[in-house]
Formats: sequence, C-alpha cells, structure tokens
Amino acid sequence: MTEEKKTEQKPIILSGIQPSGELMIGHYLGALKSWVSLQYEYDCLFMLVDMHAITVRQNPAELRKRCYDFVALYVACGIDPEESTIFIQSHVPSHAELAWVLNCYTYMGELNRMTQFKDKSKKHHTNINAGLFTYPILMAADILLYQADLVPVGADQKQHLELTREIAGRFNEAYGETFKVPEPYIPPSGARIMSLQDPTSKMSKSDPNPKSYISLLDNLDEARNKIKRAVTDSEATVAYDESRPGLANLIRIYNGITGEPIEEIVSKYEGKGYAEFKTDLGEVVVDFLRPIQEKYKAIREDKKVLEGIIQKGAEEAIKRSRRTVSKVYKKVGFVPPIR
Ligand code: ATP
Ligand code: LTN
Repeated sequence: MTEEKKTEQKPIILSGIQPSGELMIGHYLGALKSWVSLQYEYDCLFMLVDMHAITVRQNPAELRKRCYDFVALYVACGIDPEESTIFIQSHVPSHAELAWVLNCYTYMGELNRMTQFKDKSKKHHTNINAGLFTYPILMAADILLYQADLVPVGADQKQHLELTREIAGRFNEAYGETFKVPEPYIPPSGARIMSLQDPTSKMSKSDPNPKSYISLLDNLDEARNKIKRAVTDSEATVAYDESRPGLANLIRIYNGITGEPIEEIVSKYEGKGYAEFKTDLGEVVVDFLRPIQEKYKAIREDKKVLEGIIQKGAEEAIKRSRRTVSKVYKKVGFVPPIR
C-alpha cells in the first residue's frame, strides 16, 4: 500500500491557533493537549493561522518571529512532525481562494450573530475591519479544504464550527457532496480555562495583563507567583463549586495537567487551606512547563530543522488543499485553466 493511501484511510483532524500572542496553558488544555493525544489515531494537520492573526494589528517582525516560536512549541508540546503536518496558513494559497467562494455562500445575518466578532469589535473598536467580520468564513475554508472529520478546539470556537457545518451543508445541497461536514471535539475539562485575574472571563493571550495567563515560556518563578496571586474567594476550604469560579478554574487546571480526577484533588485538600493548594498547583505547573521549555530551546535554536518542518508541511498542505479547490471551482462553473 502506498504511503498516501495509508494516511487517507485515517479520519482527518485539522486545527489551528493564531500566532497573535504567546502560547499559554489555555491553548494547551483547550486544544494542544487533544492534538497530541489524538495524533496517532488520526491523519492530522495543525496550522498557525497567521492570516487570521492580522484581523488585529500585528507588529510584522514579532509576527514573523512568533511563527517560528509556535512551530517549536507545537513540537515541544508533543506534536510529532513525522506523524502530523504542521504548516503556516499563508503558505497555502487555497485558504484565501476557498474563503472567497465561501463568502458568497454565507449570509451577513449569520456573521452578525458571531459572539467572537462582537467581543473583538468591542476590544478593537478603532479597527473593526471586514476581515474581523468574515473571519469565520476563512476558518470554515481552513477546515473544509482538508475534508476534516474532527476539529479539536476550546468551547469558544463551537459557534464557528456550527457555522462551518452550516456552510458545508448548504454548498453540498446546492452542488452535490463536496465537503465533509466536520464535528467539533471539545475536551471535557480544559474547554474554557479562565483568566487568573478575572475568573469570569476567558484566559486570553491578548489580555494586556500578563498575570492573567501562564505562557508556556514564562519564567518558572513567575509562573509559580501567578498561581499564588490568582484571584480566588475569601472562603477557607478547597471545594469544587462553580459559584466559586476562581478556585474551580484552578482545580480544572490541576486536573487538566495531571489527569487526576477532580474529586480526588478536592479530597486531597480536605481540611487544608488555599495556600497549600496554590503552592502545590504552582509546582504542578512548573513541572509541566520545565520539560516543554527545555525541548523548545533545543528546537528553536535549530533553524534548519524548523524550516524543514515548515517546508514539508506547506508542500503537503498545498497538495491536499488544491484538490478541494479544483473540485469547488468546477462545481461553481469556473472555466478550468488552459494548459
Ligand atoms: P485571543 O488572542 O483573542 O485570546 P484566542 O486565544 O481565543 O485569541 P486562538 O489563540 O486562535 O484564539 O485559540 C486557539 C485555540 O485555543 C482555540 O481552539 C481556542 O478555543 C483555544 N483556547 C484559547 N483560549 C482558551 C482558553 N482560555 N481555554 C480553553 N481553550 C482556549
Ligand atoms: N478561530 C480560531 C482559530 C482557527 C481555527 C481554524 C481553529 C482558525 N482556523 C481552523 C480550528 C480550525 C480561534 O480564534 N481560536
């Protein structure tokens, strides 16, 4: 059996993260952790969505540098570049090409309902550009190009996935089976990691207060301190209770990193105070970050290896995505290029 046939038999996973800030534990627990654990059962494509990132102003030099940091971090977190395809969205022209076509099959009313657009418009009120509005269409293109079966993301992306399914279904109905209709995969415990400073809002890499998140590249003492200073309530006991969102969030982080069930974590701290729990969680976080940072440093310094991963990923993604674009162009009635 050829190599290509073998991979084509596995169901396909596609996911991506915007290189618009530092990768942090929210990304790990919401997305990367599932990527790592699913990569051997699925044919996986993991992107850096730099085209999505420019919907918010980026410093060009930093964006470029961050793309290399991200590739190294994907690998340091356990993505095996021999097994999975890691690529940069802007290296693959099909994303913009399919996004344009899908623009014509998506309604303004649908985009108007997207909560991420509403949130980001508030945050970036001086730059509410058209790309921010049509962002979910580019995301739909990312996914549908590769005929993905499963898309592992955090809970905040569920609405975008539903829209992707809607667009795929609409196109299939008009032109016959063209796209696989994908399913979201939202991890049970890390679906929505909250800010350490305001546990009612999502932990976000673009939060101006770096104390609100733990970057995968944080200095280890700094990471310990962020946990110690995380906002919690004034009660004395450790219990899992959604009405105590600060503590519940820390317990979920503990559970997400160690895999220990929530009930066991809670019973371990019965009769003990917050201080002990936070100190131990600080150590759990540091023990988790240390090997990632060590691996990251080694890979990040080897530009040749990094470029090899990026180039191989681009070649594979270009080849696969072209098939879908050709099919779509034919179906909508575009004249094939004269060769
Ligand atoms: P922003 O910079 O606006 O915060 P973002 O972090 O929401 O952007 P991405 O960086 O592209 O957006 O998110 C990448 C992946 O990480 C997505 O699957 C998203 O659902 C997941 N993710 C992001 N933040 C969290 C979080 N706090 N908890 C769980 N998953 C998250
Ligand atoms: N929209 C996502 C990032 C993203 C993505 C994708 C995720 C862009 N394209 C394709 C999964 C699959 C976000 O803002 N977190």
